[in-house]
Amino acid sequence: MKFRYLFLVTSFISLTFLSSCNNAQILKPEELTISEGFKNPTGFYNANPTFSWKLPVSEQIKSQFAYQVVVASSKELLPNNADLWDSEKQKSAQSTFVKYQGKILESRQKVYWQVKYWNQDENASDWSEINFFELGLLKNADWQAKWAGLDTAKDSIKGVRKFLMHRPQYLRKGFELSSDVASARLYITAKGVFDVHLNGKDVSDDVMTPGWTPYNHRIETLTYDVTELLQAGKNALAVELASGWHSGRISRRTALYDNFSSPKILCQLELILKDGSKQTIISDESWKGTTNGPIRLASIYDGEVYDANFEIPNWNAITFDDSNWELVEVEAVSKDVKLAPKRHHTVKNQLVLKDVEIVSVDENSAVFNLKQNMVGVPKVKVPMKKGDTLKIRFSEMLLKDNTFYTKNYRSAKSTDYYVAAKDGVVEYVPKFTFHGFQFVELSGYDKNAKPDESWVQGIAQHSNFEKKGTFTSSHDKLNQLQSNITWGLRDNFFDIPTDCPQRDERLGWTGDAQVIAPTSLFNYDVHAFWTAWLQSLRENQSEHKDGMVPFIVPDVLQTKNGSSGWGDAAVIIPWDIYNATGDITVLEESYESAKKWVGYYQSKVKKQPFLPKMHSFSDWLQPYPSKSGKMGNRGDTPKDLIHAAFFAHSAHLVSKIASVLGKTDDAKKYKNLYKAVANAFENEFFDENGKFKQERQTQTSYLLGIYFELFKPETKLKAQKYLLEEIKNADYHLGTGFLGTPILPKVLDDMGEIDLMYKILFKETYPSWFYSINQGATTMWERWNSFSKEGGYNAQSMNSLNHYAYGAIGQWLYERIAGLTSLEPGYQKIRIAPIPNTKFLTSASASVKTPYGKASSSWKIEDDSFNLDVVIPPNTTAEIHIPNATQNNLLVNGNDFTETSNLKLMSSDNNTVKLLAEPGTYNFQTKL
Ligand code: RAM
Repeated sequence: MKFRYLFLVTSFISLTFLSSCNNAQILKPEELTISEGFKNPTGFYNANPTFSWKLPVSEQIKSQFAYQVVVASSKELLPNNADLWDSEKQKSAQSTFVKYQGKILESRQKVYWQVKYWNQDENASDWSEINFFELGLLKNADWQAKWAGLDTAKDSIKGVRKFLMHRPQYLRKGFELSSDVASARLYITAKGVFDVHLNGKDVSDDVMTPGWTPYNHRIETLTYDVTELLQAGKNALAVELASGWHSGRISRRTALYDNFSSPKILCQLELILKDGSKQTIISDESWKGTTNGPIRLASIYDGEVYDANFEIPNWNAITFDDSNWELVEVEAVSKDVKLAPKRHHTVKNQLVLKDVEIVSVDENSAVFNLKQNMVGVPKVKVPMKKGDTLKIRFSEMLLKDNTFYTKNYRSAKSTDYYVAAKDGVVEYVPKFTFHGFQFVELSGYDKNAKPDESWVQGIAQHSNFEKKGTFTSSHDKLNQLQSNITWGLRDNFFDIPTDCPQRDERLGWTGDAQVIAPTSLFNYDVHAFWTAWLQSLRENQSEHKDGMVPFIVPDVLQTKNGSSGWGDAAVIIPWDIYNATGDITVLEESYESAKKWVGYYQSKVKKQPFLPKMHSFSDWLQPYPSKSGKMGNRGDTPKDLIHAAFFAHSAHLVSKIASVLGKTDDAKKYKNLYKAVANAFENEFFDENGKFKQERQTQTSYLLGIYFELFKPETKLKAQKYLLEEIKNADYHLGTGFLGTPILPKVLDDMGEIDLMYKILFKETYPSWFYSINQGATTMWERWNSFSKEGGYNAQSMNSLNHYAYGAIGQWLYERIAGLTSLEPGYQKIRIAPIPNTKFLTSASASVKTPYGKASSSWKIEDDSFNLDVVIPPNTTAEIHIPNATQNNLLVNGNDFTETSNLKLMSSDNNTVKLLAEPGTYNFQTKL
C-alpha cells in the first residue's frame, strides 16, 4: 500500500514536471487584434469588440484546444483579477473574433486584455503581452463642443458649373493650463476636411480627415493622444479646414439641395492635468478664424490654389495674435446626425514615387512622367520668380505625339496653382485635394532654370491598410497584371471604394465594389475598410423605397432606382468578407440589409412571377456591343435576365447567411425563393436545349446561369457547350463586361477548362487583360479598349485609366495559378491546388496573411520536375492537391511519400494526389 502510494506520488510529480516542461515550450499567442484587425487602438468605435490572436509557428503547436481571454480596467489586474471579463477556459479552437461578453464599456474607457491558449496536447501557453483599446466618444451626448466655423457661403464664390466654393479657413483657439498635462485626448471631426495643429506642431499625418460617410446620417470622428504636445501655461489649438467631400461639388445634389453649408469643425480637447484637475477645451463661439490664409481654394475635383503671399507666419503657434481675426459662427450638435468614431483607417501618404523622367520641355512648360498611374498629390520643388504662378496639371496618359491630355477628367479641372511670394526654390504639396495621374505638367516656373527630374515627385495616398497577399510568377506580363490590379486597388481605396480616382466622379459605385471585393481581400487587409463602407451602404439603403440600395454610396446622386448587379453589394460583399476572414459580425450587421435588398427585387416583380422589372447597368462595358456609343455601354445581355440572375443569387446568399446565423426558417425560405427564381430564369431566357433564346448570344448570359446555379443539371451541361461555342466565336477572347468578367474564370475552372482560361488570360489582342498592358497600362482600365498607343484615348467621354473592376481576375491568380484558397471561412481550412500551365509559366507563387498566420503556395518547374512549397499556419488544416503526381512518384521533403500524423492521403488518381495536411512547411516534388 505504502509502496503504491509512493509510486503515485512520484508519477504525479514527474507528470507535473513534464507538463510544466512542456508549458515552457508553448509559446505565447501573438499579434493580438480586436474586431476588424485593430492593434491597440485609441478612439475605438465599438464597445462590443471581438478578440483575435495567432498561435505562433512551432513544432509543438498544431492547433488550439482551449483559450482564455481576460479583460481588465488596469494592467495590474491582469491576468488574475480581471474585473471586466474573464472568459475562463473555453474548450474551443476559436482564435479569431471571440466576442467580448463582459461589463458594459463606455466612451473614453481604456481597457487592457490578454489571452492564453492550450495546444492540441492541452498544454497551456504563457499569457500573451497585454494589449489595450481605448474607446472614443460613442454618443452624441458625449460632445459638449459645437460645430464652429466662418460663414464662407456668403462670399458666393462660384466654381465649375457654378457650384458654390468655400474659401479654406484657418481657425484657432488659445488657452491656458494651470499645470503640466498627465493625459490629453483630442476628439475632432469636420463637415469638410481638416488638418489640426497643437502649439505649432502637426497632430497627425492623416490625410483628408474625417473621410467620407453619408454625412446626413453619420460623421466619423477622430481621436488623438496629444499628451506630449501640450504644456503648462499657454497653448494653441489650430485647424485648417476645407470643403472636402462634405461641402464640395462632389456632393452634387446633396450639396445643392440639402443646403450643406459652410464647412465647420467640431473638436473637444479633454485634459487631465498633473495636479489631478480636469479641463476641456471645445470648439465654440470663442474661436477665431480667417479665410485670408495661403490656401485660397481647394476642391477634390478641381485642385488647390495656394498663394504664398497670404502665408500667415506662426498662425498656429502659441505666440500668434489673432485679435484681428473674426469670431466664428456655431451650430449645436444635432441628434439626427450620428457622431461615431472612425471605424477604419484614415488615408495617409503611403509611398513617394521618385523615379521620374522628363518627357518634354518647351518654352513655358515641362512634362514629367512618374511611370505609374497613381493617386495622391505631387510634391514639387521648383525655382520661381516672385509673383509668378506655377500651374500644375495632371494626365493619365499622353497621346502619341506627347500631347498632354486631360479631356477624360471631364469637368474636373484637376489643376493646382502656386503663387510665389519671393524669388527662389519653392516646395509645395497640395493638402486638400487629390489627383489621379501618371504625368505632371509644370508651367510658370523660373524661365531661366532648366527643368530637372528632381522638380516633381508623386506622393501616393490611400487608406492605411496593410499588404496582405503577394502573387508573382515567371511571366512578366502576368506580374504586370498583378501590379496593375494592386495599384488599381490602392488608387481607388481612398477612404471609400471609388470607381475611379481622377475625373469628375470618384464615387462609391456599388457594382464595381462587389466585383472587386474578393480580389481586394487577397491583396490587402481591407476587412475594416469594407465593413465601414457597408455601414454607409446600410445608412443609404432606402426605407421608403422597399429596401433599395443606391448604386453609389455615399449616395450623393440621391439614387431613385436600384440596379441589379449593383445593389447586390449589400449581400455579396458581407459574404465575401465572411469567407475571407471568418468574422461572423459582418453577417450579423448586414443581415437585415441583405434581406431588404432581396425584398426590393420582390417589390419589382409585377406581371411575371419571380421576374423583376427594374433598372440595371447590366453587363457594363462589354466589348463589341451591338449598339454604338453610349447606348452600347450596357452590353447585349438583356437587363431582365440580369435582374433575375442577381435576384436568385442574392436570395441564395441570404439563405446561406441565414444558415450561418442559425436562422433556419429564413434559410429555407430564401432557398425556396432562390429555386423559384432560378426556375423562372431558365424557363424565360433559355430553350429546352439550354440555349440562350436571344439571337445575339452573350458569354455573360451563360456565365451568370452557370455560376449562380440557376440551371437544372442537364440544362447546365448544355449551356456549358453553348458558352464554349461563344468563346470560340470570339476567337478565344473574353466577351464580358463588369458583371461577367469576374465569373468567367470560376465557370471555366469548374468545367475543367483550365487551358482555355489560360488561353483567354494570356491573349494579347483586344479584348484581353494583356492588351491594356501592351498599350502601356500600369493600372486597370474602365474599358477593355480605353486607350491604344496608336489611336490614343477611346473617343467616349466616360473613360478612365484607373478603374478596378476588371482586376477581379486577381482572385484566380491566387486561387488557381498559385493555388491558394480559403476552403472554410477565414482560411480555417485551406486548399492548395495550383494548376500549372507549362505553356505559359514555369513558376508561380502566392502568400496570404490569413487570420491564423501566413499561408503560401509556390510552385516551379525545374529539370523536368515539379516542385511545390507550401506553408500551412497553426490552427488550420489544408487540402493539398498535387498535380501530375501519383503516390509512387511523389517526394515529400525529399523522401518518398508515406502517411504521417501530419500528412494523410485523401485520394489519388493517375493525375492528382490529394493530401490532408496539418500545419507546417512542406516541399513536394514529382517528376514530370
Ligand atoms: C460609370 C462608371 C462606374 C459604373 C457606372 C455604371 O459611372 O463606369 O464604374 O459602375 O458607370
